[in-house]
Amino acid sequence: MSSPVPPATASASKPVADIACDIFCAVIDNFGDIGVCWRLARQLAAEHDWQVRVFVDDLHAFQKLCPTLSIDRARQSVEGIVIEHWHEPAHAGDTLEVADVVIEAFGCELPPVYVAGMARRERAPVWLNLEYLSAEDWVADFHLRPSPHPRFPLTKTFFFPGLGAGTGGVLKERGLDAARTAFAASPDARDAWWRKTVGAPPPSCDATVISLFAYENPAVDSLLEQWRDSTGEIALLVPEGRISGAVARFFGLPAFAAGSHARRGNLTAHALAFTDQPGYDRLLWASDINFVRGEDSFVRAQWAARPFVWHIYPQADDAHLPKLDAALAHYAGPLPVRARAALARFWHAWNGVGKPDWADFQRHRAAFEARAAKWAGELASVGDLAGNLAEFAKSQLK
Ligand code: TRH
Repeated sequence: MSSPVPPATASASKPVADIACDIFCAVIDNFGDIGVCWRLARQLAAEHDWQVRVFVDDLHAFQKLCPTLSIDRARQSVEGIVIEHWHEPAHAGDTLEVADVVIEAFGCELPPVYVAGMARRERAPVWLNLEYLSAEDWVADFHLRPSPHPRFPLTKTFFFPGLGAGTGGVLKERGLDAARTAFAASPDARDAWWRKTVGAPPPSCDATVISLFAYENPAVDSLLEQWRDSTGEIALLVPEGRISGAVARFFGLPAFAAGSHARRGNLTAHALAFTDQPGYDRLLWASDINFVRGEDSFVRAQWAARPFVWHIYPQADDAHLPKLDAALAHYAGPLPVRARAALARFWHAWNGVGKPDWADFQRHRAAFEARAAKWAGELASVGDLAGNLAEFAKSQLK
């Protein structure tokens, strides 16, 4: 349980199983910040029995991926997790309680009063800064590096997600593979998913189903044209969002809101409502190829074990491009040379370097499919981030 501060009562003999954890999340933009924090919170609560509290400053963004959340409540409980609306940087809940494990997500600054409370605690909490995911090699060197606080007797540890050995790994729920396999094995589940989520029956088996979750992207017009003119049927599933305007323009529609359907040539597009996170997984499983973006959907596409194309979060001075290439090095490295080059060309084109060539991508699809399945196994060997984090925290609390 959380220990109120003051008085500082945490004792050194506290059982490791009874762990309270506070996660602080400042939403910079979009859904990835809260998407990662919420997934981590749910895993720590459900799989590790931790008592988790999430401080988040943007309940609107949160509600999109957690529809049961109420946007006007300062404090509420969802799935056994306490959600505090972190309404100003100095706010740390109505009563100051400091947890055993404190996670500041993505370098957000903890409320000063909370840090002072951490310092007053008899046993200092485990303080982790959860970093953004990068596949670059330096990540393994910096993972779990401690950083002593300049004034208080506190140490912050940097926890780096990553795709390779020596990093914190990426989030993966224990039941994920079983749920995905069950979905894939059930034509009834797939059929029901299409009717409920898309509002249409599934397309024929030879159609290629593509999910499209992306930022605004100048390459999308060319790709939509290529899909329209492709030899096979394309069924495009578009969750409502930043790419919807371009899809609407392509079809000559004023908007492409959830529930809309449109057809040109061999391309049929369906606009979907934004769902909760488990619903988004099912969209990835229902698709043959997934276009994903940011951080969390990029990870989920890897667990879906299907070919995917990543629209990486763009940074100033093209700082994102080495990160894109680092991910390609892990994911595409073992592909045959031509397939690897084709995938790199396509990912680069989708990220503003060159023009996407769908026929070139299609030519290597069998190789991409085999690699996607193998990669999911390789990535799993790094360990699940929540499990790695819990293990580290427990080792520090002993
Ligand atoms: O939304 P993103 O682009 O998020 C972020 C932020 O921009 C952040 O500032 C940046 O630093 C980070 O990217 C790298 O992409 P991401 O990370 O994939 O988050 C989207 C979340 O939304 C993810 O948890 C999946 C979820 N989602 C749903 O729950 N339902 C849906 O219908 C869809 C389309 C997504």
